[in-house]
Amino acid sequence: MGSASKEYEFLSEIGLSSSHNLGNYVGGKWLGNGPLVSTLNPANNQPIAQVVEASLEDYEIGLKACEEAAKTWMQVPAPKRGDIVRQIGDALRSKLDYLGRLLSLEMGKILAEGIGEVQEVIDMCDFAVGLSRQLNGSVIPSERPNHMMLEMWNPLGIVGVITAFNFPCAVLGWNACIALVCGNCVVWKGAPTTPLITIAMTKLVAEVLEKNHLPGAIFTAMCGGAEIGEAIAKDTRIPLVSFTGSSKVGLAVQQTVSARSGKTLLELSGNNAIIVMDDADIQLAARSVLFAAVGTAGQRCTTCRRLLLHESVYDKVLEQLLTSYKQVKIGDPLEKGTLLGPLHTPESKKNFEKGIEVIKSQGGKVLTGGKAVEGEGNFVEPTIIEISSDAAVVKEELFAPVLYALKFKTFEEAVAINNSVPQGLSSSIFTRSPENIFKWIGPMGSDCGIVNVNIPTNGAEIGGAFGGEKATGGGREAGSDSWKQYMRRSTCTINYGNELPLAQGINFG
Ligand code: UN1
Repeated sequence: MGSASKEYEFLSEIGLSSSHNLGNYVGGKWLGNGPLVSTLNPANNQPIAQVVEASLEDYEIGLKACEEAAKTWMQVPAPKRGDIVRQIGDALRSKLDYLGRLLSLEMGKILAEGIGEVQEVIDMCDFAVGLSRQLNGSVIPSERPNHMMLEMWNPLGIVGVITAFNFPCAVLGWNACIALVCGNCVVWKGAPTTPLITIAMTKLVAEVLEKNHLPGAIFTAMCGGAEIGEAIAKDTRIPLVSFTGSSKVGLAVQQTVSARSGKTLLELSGNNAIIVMDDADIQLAARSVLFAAVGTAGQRCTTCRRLLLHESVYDKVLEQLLTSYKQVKIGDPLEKGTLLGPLHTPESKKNFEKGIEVIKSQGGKVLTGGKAVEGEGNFVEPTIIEISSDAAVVKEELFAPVLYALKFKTFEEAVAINNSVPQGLSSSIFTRSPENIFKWIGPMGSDCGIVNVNIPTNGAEIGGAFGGEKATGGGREAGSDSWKQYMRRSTCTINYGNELPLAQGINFG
C-alpha cells in the first residue's frame, strides 16, 4: 500500500481522503450511515479508498432540507443563479487536471478523455451562465379585448439526477447546470462504482454555495446503489428524474416515476452505426471509427458498435482498421500513449467474454481481438467481428470495444440497417455526396437523436440537445432548448379591462 498511497496523494487536492470518505452531502453536511464500500482502480482492482454510502435515513434528511432550500433558491433571480454556476465553472477550471486524473483512476478512461469529460462540465457551466439571462417566455395575442396572454417559465423545485459510471461527471453537468439556473435544487446519486468522483464534484459545488451563504441543500448528493435510486424514483417531492443507464433499468425507473405522475428524462442504451459510402474519405472514416469504437473502451452510450461498409470499400476500410487496431496501446489509462484503458469492473470483463461466445455461436467471425487480457485489471482486446446484420446479437448493446463489420450495397439498404435496431441514439455517415447527406438527415434518413456526417458517433458538443429515440428513451439533455424540461410552463391570461368576454365567443348568461 506504500507506493499506492503515494500514487493517490493528489486526492487531497480535491478534498478526498485516500482512506475513508463520507459519501453524502445532505442538508449542507457530510455524513454517512449506509454501507462502507471500497472503490477500486479498474486497472488492477486494488482499492483506492473507502466510502460510506447513504442510508435511507440519510436520504430523508437530505430531501427534507432540499425541499426547504428549494423555496430559497427559486426566488434567487435567474442571472444571480447563473453567477453561482459561473463560480462552479471557475472552481472546476482550477482543478481540471486533478479531476481528470481522478476520472481516469476511478472510471478507467484514458487521461485525455478524463480531462475532456471535466471540460464538458465546464462548457456546460458556461452555457448555463448565458442561459440564465435567456429563460425567455413569450407574449401571445389574445382573441379577447383588453386581455393579454403570456407564457412564463417557473422552476420545478427539485430535479433528481441518477448518473452512470461511464460519464460520472459530464452527465451530472448536463443536468445540474441547467437545473440550477432554472431555479431547481438538485438531488444527485452518482454511480455506486464512482463514489470519489461524486464526492469531489460535490465538494466543489458545496464550497461555492457556502462562500455565497446559500443553503448547502441546494445541491444534495449521495453515494449508493439501487435502494437510493428507487427512493428518488418514488419520491413525489421530485417532479423530474433524469436517469442515465441501460434501457432495462431506465424503463423500470420511468414506470415508477410516471406511476406518481412525475416526469423522466432518459438517456439509455445506444447501438450506434457508422456508414461508410463508396465516395467516402476513407482515412477520415477509419480514424473516426477508431475513436468511436475503441475510445473509452467502448463504454460510451455513443460508442460505434456497427460499422456499415459499402461493398466497394469493405476490404479497404477493414484493412486500415485491422492495421490500426493492432497498434492500439492497451494499458494504464493514466500512462501517456495508452489508447485503451481497462473496462470498468471485473463483471464488465466477464460480460465481454460471454458476449464473444454468444457472437461466435451466432456466426460471428473474429477479425481481430476477441480475448480478455490475462492478469490483473479489466483489460480486453479491441475487437472487430464480421457478422450478418440479421444476427440477434447485433441488435444488443455490448458495453465493450466490440465492433460489428457489416456489408451493404445501396444507401437505402444502409439506412434500413442503421434503423433496424431497437436503440436510436447516435449515427454517422461518411460521404461527399450532398444528396446522401440531405437524405440522411431528412425524414427517410437516420431515425436517431444524433445524426452526424463525416464525424464519429461519439464526442458530441454540449451546445446541441443530447439524446436518442426509441429504446434510448427520448430524453434531450445539455444544450439547445433542453432547459424547458427543467421548468414548468405557466400559460397566463390577464384581463386588464372591466368586461368578461369569453373565449370561443361563448355567451354565458
Ligand atoms: C454517454 O456516453 O453517456 O457524445 C455520454 C459523447 C459525450 C457524451 C457521452 N459527449 O460521446
